[in-house]
Amino acid sequence: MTRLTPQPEDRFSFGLWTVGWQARDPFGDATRGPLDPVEAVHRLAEAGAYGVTFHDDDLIPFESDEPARDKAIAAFRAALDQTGLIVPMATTNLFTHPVFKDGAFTANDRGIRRYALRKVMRNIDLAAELGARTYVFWGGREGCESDAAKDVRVALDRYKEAVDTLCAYVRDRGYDLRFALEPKPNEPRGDMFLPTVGHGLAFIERLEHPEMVGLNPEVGHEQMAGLNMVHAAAQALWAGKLFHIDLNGQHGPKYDQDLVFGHGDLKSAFFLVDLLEHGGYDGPRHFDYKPLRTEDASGVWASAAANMRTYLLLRERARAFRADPEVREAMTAAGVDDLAVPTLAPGESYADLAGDDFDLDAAAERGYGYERLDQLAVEHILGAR
Ligand code: GLT
Ligand code: MN
Ligand code: MN
Repeated sequence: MTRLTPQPEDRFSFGLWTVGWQARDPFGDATRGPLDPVEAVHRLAEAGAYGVTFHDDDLIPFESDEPARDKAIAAFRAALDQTGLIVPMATTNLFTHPVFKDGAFTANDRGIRRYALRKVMRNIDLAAELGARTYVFWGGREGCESDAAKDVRVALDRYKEAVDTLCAYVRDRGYDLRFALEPKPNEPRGDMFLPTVGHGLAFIERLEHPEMVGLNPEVGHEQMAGLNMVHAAAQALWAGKLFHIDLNGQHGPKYDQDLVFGHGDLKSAFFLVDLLEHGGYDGPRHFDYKPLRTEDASGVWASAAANMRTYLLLRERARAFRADPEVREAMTAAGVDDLAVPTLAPGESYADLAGDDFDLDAAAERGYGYERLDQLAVEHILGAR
């Protein structure tokens, strides 16, 4: 039987900034009032989530004094204790305040870069205290609109310096915390540094402690770049770098829509769930979406539930797809499993490639049956099988 009621074991988590989004956009004012983080924690727990994530400024208003900071943290902690919700991940807001308009780790102004590192370190302390195991870096303002404004090679030196410095901080403090970079191609900057999962993977290899740094790919961010999120997540998994994931929906290359998971490219969402469930990912299923600007509070909570329910439905559909004997047979006919056989047998080298008994014409004429396989996937998604 399909279970469609989310449970903590499903590891669903939400950012405070998602359900708490007041729906301010570049063209219009907020359509909803603020949401108290304490209420968010209670409602997320009731909805079946296991975790809540936050930016420092979501919890503690920017530059609060010490008593206000302590009060906000104490109230949040109490809500966590009452509900059993955990904090699997935390992050820093390095994009809202005007001081970050030219970036944080890659701002041309050195004083701003140093301020940004202090802001991150302070929130890393809180994240570690609250038990977070992943700390995300979304470089919202790291980028530019004019290529005269930044030498990208130098900006990447500074980006690396920042991440290396923060790795040293976490190691010295003995925190059990790993970093996850979140790529995005553009918005709010015209072009952002580390725009895709591929760029992120290449960057990580140049760090002092690559083992401490992985990725937090977001569905919509890869799709904004016209890329395949399933491939991005798969390559991150292959590299051992899928530390965290932001699930949401997007309709191709346009502004960052942050729709409910599955409310964009549903077929891609199906294959993504299939990958996560069969590919060995055991981290949080984190929803980073924005309830539509048209929604009131009840619409917000309906959308939160929709993310989880859609994930569970797709999980059930993916299992049915994998268990269907006709799918198995179509995969065998298509040679899907054959790709797992190494091209060279054990002990062989390039010299052994000569002399194969290979029928060029037959190999060229072969059909793969991918159309049938793809239709089987569509029929499973539609519940026709
Ligand atoms: C911001 C952004 C998200 C990031 C968050 C983490 S904040 O809403 O659009 O994609 O994951 O900083
Ligand atoms: Mn987004
Ligand atoms: Mn995100």
